Amino acid sequence: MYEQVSHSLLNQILDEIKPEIRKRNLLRFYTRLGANFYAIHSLFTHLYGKRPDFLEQMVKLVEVLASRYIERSDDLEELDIERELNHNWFLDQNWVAMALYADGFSENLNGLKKHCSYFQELGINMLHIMPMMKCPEGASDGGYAISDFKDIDERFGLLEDLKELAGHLRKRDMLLTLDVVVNHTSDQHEWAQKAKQGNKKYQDYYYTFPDRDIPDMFEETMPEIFPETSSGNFIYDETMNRWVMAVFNDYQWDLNYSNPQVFIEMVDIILFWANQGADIIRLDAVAFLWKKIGTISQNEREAHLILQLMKDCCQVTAPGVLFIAEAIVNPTEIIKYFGEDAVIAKECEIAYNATFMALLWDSVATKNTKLLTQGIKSLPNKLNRATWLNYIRCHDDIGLGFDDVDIVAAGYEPISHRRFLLDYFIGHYEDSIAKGVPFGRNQKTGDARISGSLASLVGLEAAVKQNDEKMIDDSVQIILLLHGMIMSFGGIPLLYYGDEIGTLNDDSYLEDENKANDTRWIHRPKIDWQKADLRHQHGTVEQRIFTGLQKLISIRKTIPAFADFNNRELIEVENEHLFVFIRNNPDRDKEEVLVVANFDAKPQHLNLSDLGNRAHFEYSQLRDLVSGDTPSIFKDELVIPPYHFYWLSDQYSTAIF
Ligand code: OTU
Repeated sequence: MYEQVSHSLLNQILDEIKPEIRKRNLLRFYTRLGANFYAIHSLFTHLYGKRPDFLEQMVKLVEVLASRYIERSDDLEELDIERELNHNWFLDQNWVAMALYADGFSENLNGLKKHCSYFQELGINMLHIMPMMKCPEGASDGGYAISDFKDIDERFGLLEDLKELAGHLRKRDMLLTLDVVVNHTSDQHEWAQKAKQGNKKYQDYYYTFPDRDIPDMFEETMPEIFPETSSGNFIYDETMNRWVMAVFNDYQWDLNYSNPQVFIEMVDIILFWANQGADIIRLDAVAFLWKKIGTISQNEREAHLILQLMKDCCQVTAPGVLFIAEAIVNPTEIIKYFGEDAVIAKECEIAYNATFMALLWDSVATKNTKLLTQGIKSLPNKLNRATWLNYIRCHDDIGLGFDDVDIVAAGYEPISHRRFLLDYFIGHYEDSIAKGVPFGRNQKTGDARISGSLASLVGLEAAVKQNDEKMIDDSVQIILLLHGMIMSFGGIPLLYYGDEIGTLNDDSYLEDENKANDTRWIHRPKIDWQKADLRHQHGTVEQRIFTGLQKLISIRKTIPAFADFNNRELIEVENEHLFVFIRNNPDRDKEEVLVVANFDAKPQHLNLSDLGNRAHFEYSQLRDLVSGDTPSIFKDELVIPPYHFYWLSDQYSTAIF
């Protein structure tokens, strides 16, 4: 929008930016800058307007945006223009992602490149490669303690290798997602090192204090993220003789976004990785970006304004690059990371659906869908031009992030239900076959989260150990059921590497002194390629899971109703073991898919009258799009086998076998 104050400031800035930028023909850059400048100016003023160096900081910001635009390659610029035209490109049902460690999946980036056919065989076309930026040897939080934001750690290869991989993936219509750890740096980062040496400019990049007065005030309301290994939220640095805020590990110092220089540095880093070829940037720990005494210092309004400002800025230079919000917070807060509206105040196009993930695990433990249905009913609709990242497992722990209100509405008492779930997944519950381990146990609050691989959590590890065929079958079926849900719910399904071949827990981390105190490493495997080769051997667990997922992925891609346009209707049904929703094709309203999932160990019936008039199916014509079978319906009752799900429709052609 054109607004005089903003526009005259923009003119002033354009007169002040470096001559080597001013003389370039940056038509598209200036068009986008003009379009976004009112929002950029408003947000920058709101956050930093009181500073005497406001204009100087604004000029610096525009110079960063312009320099990164000039640096951006022609093919990436073409992609930007394509995606501006087809702006909903990422809402399509075509996308299926996998998260992986480059040195867990293979040796390094070049090794990963050699395995691209594996992803294509499975049907994966979006890779999230865990952080590879330079980080200290040993304690690096799995790459999330960055010591150099603009270089690859040599154990993964060279920056050139990454650019080559990005080009390799782009040729195969595969997307690359990279992490930018926006909330903190390693205490070995150059900025932290300079702060330690007493450099005031860089001390102001962090939250540092001469004594415990202010830290103690913060501590009154801030939770502990890693209570077992880094209690509290502050660490005393002997060299600097000051206290530093470190919400995560003691060696991860939180950045101070009330300082515009930090903001500008991080925008520059995001655009640097966009220019290396990242299609999507995963912004880590975005909930923590703004700190406020008297609060938990998560989900603050200013954190959202910072993200909106990041989005408005990066859109000027690299409009084709999307943001993923990594905010593992309560449901009503997660939705806000899409932004307040899809036009003016957008933030991240994609957000982890941590609520859905936790709710699915509740149904695995309870074998019913009371809380799952209640939790999804309470999940607000997302914005247009935004989508969920639906996942079952990732490199992190499972936090039971659903709301107590929903737990009560589902008929449970919150504290005892959470206790049951924890006991169930760490195998302390008598009839549990789960092999999880606790993570982040907080002795003060009794809280804990859960680590463990998908296969070990659903019972496959116990089943294989006991050589119990029925338990093995059930575990395989549950793995496919869970993936059937994330592939049809609406959003991008995110698989976790190794789950496609039933990878079990890996205890080897206990021998590594830098990992032994972080149980998340139990589900961060080194892929066993001999095991992976069993995916081609009929009848093996690896083959049943891999081909089952392969089929789900290929069929998902043929179903327009699975694209994500807020085109899902949850159906509350009598039978508490069933999770039921309808997906409709926004372009062809008759084209609907009825998704019915049975989380119980016994067959369950869906009374089709529960669907009421919300479904326009010709029940006699219903076919399961996965198997091609006609489900058994007896007197208006649809039968669903144990741990089974259907994608039912009377419109689509038969499934791919
Ligand atoms: C994120 O973590 C990353 O995914 C973790 O791997 C890092 O350890 C952490 O940040 C610090 O960079 O919700 O928004 O429960 O799963 O802190 C931050 C522990 C996150 C992590 C959780 C998560």
